[in-house]
Amino acid sequence: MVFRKLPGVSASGMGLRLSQKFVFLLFLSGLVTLCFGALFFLPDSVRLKRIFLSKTETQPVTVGSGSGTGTENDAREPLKRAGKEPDPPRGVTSARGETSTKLKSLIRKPLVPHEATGDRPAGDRAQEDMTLSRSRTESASERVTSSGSDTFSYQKFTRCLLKPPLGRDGGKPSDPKSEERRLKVKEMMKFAWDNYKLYAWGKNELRPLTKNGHIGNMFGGLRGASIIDSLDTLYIMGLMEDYNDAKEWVQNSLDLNSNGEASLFEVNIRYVGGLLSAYYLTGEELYRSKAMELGEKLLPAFNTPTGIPRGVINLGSSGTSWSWGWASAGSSILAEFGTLHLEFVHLSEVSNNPIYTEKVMNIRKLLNKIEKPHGLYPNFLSPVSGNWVQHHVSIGGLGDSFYEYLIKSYLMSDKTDDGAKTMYYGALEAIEANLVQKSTGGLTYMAEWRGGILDHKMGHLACFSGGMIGIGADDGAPDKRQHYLDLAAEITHTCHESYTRSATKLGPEAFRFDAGAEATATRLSDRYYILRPEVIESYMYMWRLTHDPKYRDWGWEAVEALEEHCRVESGFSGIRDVYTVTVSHDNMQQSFFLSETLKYLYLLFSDDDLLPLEDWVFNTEAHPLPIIHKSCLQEEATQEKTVSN
Ligand code: DMJ
Repeated sequence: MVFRKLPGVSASGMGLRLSQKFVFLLFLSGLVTLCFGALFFLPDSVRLKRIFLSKTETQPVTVGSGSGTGTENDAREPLKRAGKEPDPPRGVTSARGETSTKLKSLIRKPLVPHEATGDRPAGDRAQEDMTLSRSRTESASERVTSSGSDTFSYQKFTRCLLKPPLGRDGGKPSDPKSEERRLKVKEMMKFAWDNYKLYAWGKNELRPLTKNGHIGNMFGGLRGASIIDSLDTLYIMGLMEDYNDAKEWVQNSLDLNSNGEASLFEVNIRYVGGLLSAYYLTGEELYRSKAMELGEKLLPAFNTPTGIPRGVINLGSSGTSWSWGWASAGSSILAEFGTLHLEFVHLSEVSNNPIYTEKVMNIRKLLNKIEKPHGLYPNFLSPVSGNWVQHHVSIGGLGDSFYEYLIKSYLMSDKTDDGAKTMYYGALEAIEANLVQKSTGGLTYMAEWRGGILDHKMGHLACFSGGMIGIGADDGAPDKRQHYLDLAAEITHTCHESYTRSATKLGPEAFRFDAGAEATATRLSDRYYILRPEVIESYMYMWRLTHDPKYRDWGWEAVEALEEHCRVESGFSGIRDVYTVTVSHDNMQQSFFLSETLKYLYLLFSDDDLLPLEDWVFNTEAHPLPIIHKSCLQEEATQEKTVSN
């Protein structure tokens, strides 16, 4: 007996008076409440917490289609309505995501890449990858499910991939010449990375001549753009020590609590895209939670009367947004608000929160509805009225990646997103009818369109369109497929010409087809090259689609030119004039050089089974995002349900 009768105290029951019992019970219940409450503050890993706090599943709630009637102050309202707090208490554990032993026996081997240790050549790793990957994947995905703040299952995702992301042999090509070239590209990446690390670590970009870092004003105070942009490139190249340094930086130093003014577009394609692709490739929960945290900060940009986001957003708690000062009449830019779809759909996937998809579907709905001059999409749209502001159409800057994201949305949906498909082929038809031209010298190019008047100029940025038209060729109308593939090849050829016609064998920022010019820049201000990827990007896609060796040779010409004219003592730099070999460097190693230019070159010399196109699409910053094999995922979910019943 715990309680003894105290001498001289008249008692009842366990020897206590009624009032004493009451006080005692009060104390006891207080203690229990306190202990239970304290569970919430324990780290997620503590077992007691997992036992007592299994999460009840949050049903995805459909929220308003973002017609944007809310003010900036209620920016976070939709999250609340969706049953989520703006800053959800961390570590509410899901028991649901954990795999039962019964189910484990049904599981197909996850197709996930390599152990994050040591820097080994991709070829040597391959065998190891296939064996190591399993234990690694399981531990990564267990981390995901045991932190369990929602229901995304990394294991299910990997089981639904058709092929291993890194291929049988890390993408090692069968012919020695391509392997040699691939190793050269890997060396370039190592060189660019090492110098960034040495002189600009934690800053956004390296200034290779002055040997310091550049922060710039595009990322709203966020840092480490080159690190986030490099995660997947380092990983696929097997530069694992460097990848681990990058990961550690994300873990310890990536601070998302910035209060600066950022480009919604740039933060989305580089940071959200980079984090998502690092998550999908590695299964590291860290990247997923950072991507979700950042994604949430971008939502207030959509609080406009139409739901079309403005270009600039304050990443702090005010969440205010506004249009670029240079954009006519407070308009939003097609290539900016039209380049969110891939990342936002994946944010919904990994967070199990439909709000991101709803935001981008609303953009699509508006664009679909609005009248289009000659079927074309002008570059400026008012986020207030939802009307076009100017009739300037371009497949290059200001318009480019909007078209790219239409076809890639269709491909990423496992070819189920018919809305994206219809818009893409409709847009392409209008582009062909109004913008595609043949020069007197027989080169096919994309002109720009200003209210019906053609400007016979093609930007370097527009050179991505060779690859885009190529990857979309197969899903066009049957009688157009060969035509699209031919068009893709012709555009890529023209872009290659813009390189071969310069002294440095690198292409200018814009080239013209008038006043006697044929794929050359005529203005001094168009002569620069800032390490851009678009031409090489098209080589990579055209290689995958045709296996015509000329694309690898063209890629190699670019490698040689980069080495000769852009490599400096401490990194790679853009140049001011591609038409002179006495180059003047611009002192900037752009983060997209690491993310895109070098990645596309590496893929060009790799086997097609490295990031196979059956499973992956690349966002506009070349971050691979997986195709959502919905029917497989649904099948997996049904199977899981059957087993657990
Ligand atoms: C990259 O940031 C992206 O490719 C974007 O879509 C366009 N510009 C640069 C590279 O040139």
